[in-house]
Amino acid sequence: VRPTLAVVGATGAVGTVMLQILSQHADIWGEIRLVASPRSAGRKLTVRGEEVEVVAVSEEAFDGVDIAMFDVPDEVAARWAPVAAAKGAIVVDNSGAFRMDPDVPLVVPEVNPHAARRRPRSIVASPNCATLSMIVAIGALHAEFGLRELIVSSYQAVSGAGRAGIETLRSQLAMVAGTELGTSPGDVRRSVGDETGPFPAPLALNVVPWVGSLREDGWSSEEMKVRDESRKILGLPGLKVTATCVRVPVVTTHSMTVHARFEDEVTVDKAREILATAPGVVLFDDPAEGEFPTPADVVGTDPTWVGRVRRSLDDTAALELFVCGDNLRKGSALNTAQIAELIASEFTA
Ligand code: 11C
Repeated sequence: VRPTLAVVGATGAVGTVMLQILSQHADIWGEIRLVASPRSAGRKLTVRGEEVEVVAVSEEAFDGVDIAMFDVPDEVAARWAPVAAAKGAIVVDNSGAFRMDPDVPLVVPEVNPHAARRRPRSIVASPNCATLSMIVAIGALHAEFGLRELIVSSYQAVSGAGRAGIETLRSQLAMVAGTELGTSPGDVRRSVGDETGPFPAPLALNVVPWVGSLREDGWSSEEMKVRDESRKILGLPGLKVTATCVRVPVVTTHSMTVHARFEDEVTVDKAREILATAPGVVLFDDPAEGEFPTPADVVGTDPTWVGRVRRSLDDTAALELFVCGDNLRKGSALNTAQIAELIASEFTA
């Protein structure tokens, strides 16, 4: 019997990509039920080539559902995921609400698929898109070399902040296009005025060293997520991780520079061999030919793209990498879909 799937948050930025993915992947599902806030109920969306009417989230919306994917803000997931689980569904949650719960596995199918089997709350979490932009490549290197430390800087796209993030960047770009803004202190900020949307500063002609909300001692929530989630996924609770998360004027696809230090000496040749053969990773690294990943080339694709592979000049046990991953695909919808497909295979096995 084919499992029934609910997609909660079907109308959002991630939900939209999810419906595309469900239409592209092998069709393993029975009914696909689209669920969203009451405000979106009644809308018709296309999935698997068919129009499906969106239903409002409610207890009844989970009747008969085997697997429920949640692509909604933390507070909505915190409210409704336990309801879906109590109704018998296995929840795959893409929010931050449950990721660090010890009774909720945090799963990246290429790295720790086994973790999805132990789910005492019937909830499985999918990581944050910044963590996901590097963890598939790092997981492959860790399996061979044994990871000791990560120092990363992110270059995060505005769609990480949902539709409002995309709309904010587009309207700001329209304001600055064809002007000479960006040449004197504060001129972009004055031109953009209050139109900074979900960001603390203008994104057009700018980079903003802030993603998420304030945590202790000046760290951002996003930086703590990269640290805590990497440790949990890799099963390395003492891993040293330092992240600096930065928002850049890119619509979709997060990038990261990574300094990864391992147990012993590493070679670039071996690292390249691992990355070239790791599932879900594309090695694109020939600077002499101008070949390295950029978000504008990577957007819309599934893999984690890796370039600029170098051994650290001052540490023979460390590598420097540049990685790009589509934050709405592998960073969100794709990883959630892969987890759901992994669990669905238990139904059909
Ligand atoms: C961003 N990574 O780029 C965030 C959005 O924990 O799933 C996703 C937040 C999360 O703004």
